Amino acid sequence: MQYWDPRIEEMPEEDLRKVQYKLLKSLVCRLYSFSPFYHDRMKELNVHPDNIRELSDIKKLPFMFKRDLRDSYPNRIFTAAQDELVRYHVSSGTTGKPTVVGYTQKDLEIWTSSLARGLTAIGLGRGDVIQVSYGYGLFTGGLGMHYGAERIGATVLPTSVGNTERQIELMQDLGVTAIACTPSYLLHMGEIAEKMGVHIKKDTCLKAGILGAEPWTESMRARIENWLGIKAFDIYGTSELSGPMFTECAEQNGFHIWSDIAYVEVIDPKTGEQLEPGEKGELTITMLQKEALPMIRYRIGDISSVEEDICPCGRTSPRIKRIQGRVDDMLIIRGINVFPSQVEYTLMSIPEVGQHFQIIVERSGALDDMLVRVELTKESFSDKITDLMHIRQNVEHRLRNALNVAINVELVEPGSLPRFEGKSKKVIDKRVL
Ligand code: DLL
Repeated sequence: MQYWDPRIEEMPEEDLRKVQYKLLKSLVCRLYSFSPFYHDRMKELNVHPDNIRELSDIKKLPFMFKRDLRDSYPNRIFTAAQDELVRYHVSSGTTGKPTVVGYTQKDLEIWTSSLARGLTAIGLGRGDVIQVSYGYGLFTGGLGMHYGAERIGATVLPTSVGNTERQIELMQDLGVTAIACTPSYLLHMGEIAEKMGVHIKKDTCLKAGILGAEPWTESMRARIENWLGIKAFDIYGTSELSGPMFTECAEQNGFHIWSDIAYVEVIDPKTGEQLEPGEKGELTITMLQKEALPMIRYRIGDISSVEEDICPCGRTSPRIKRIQGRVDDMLIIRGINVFPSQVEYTLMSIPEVGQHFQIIVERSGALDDMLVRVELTKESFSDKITDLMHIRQNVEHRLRNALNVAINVELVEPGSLPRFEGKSKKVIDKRVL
């Protein structure tokens, strides 16, 4: 077993909780004194740092929401002076005003060490060549992974996104062993590679993918692993937490949330009550050491649950399950709750279906209609109308059974749906356009 920082990664849980309490207490004292935002929020709830006497008192503290960051655009919520900042990242703002994240040197250090632990836990290190195909720039994926990969002594190939043919040539020529990108970009890369006559499985040294920044499912993981002959690891984070932060270990069984860096809660999104391990709810994270943009009980909107068991890898930090969707990406179709992840999970278990699909929701009259456009695999795409009808009926039947609502399916030619270099957009909800 390889650890990056065994002092923390193997620390007994009881000691980890003591470390967390100390960090929380000093964070709360600092913010109560120096952050007008947190001071006012705590006053509103009548909480004083003296009321935080043990770790579980965290539930007395106020929540923080994405809108709080937008409302204080660009930097009114920061608790570091401008001359202490060494970096900005800015979120894309596709769902509203962008949010700006500032970093002190210590913030970058903690972010980097979180990724160094994760990459080591995956099994990467010196001698590996890691191609970073997340976007470099305002998005956190590229630079975040870059620093983490350098820290473990791997060689970084900073390709960023785009120019896919060249990326594939370099992957072959430089013996790339791991790639970091969105799962949808890796799928796109696999297809372009095949068009170039390159089979990633047998013509490259690739053995691992560090895939995240967008939702994907266990059945997509199985497809990627079989097709490309690699191990596909999930990586999670958001720009407000710093960027990509938490990865799975070699067990591929949930994200390790390093206890000295973050405190994780899963709450009921309606009541705000903490849920028990195993119960699904809204992920809420407190960053215990962040300086420039502190985060106490930040409600991310992603749905997950805390794993109940200790990881067989021996790391003692809590783990959370793969992200199951977002509190706000649930589609309500004729009164039935539908998550895009359920659609992907079902489709990927049907062998005739390719890797790409698109969900289109429309209102016809008073009713909602959901159409799923599904690419077939090259092998199953045939001109025989009867075959296609049979496949379509099967896909509709499987979706209806899984989702409890009738869904129209349109089968489309392989390669005909849009491909994405960064985050993919799988749902078009015309009701809200
Ligand atoms: O996507 C940071 C990141 C970069 C994570 C590279 C992983 C790898 P944002 O652009 O702020 O930051 O988007 C954060 O993306 O709240 C989730 O909804 C979604 N997301 C990120 N990783 C995953 C994942 C980066 N592994 C938002 N599974 C989050 C599902 C994910 N959703």
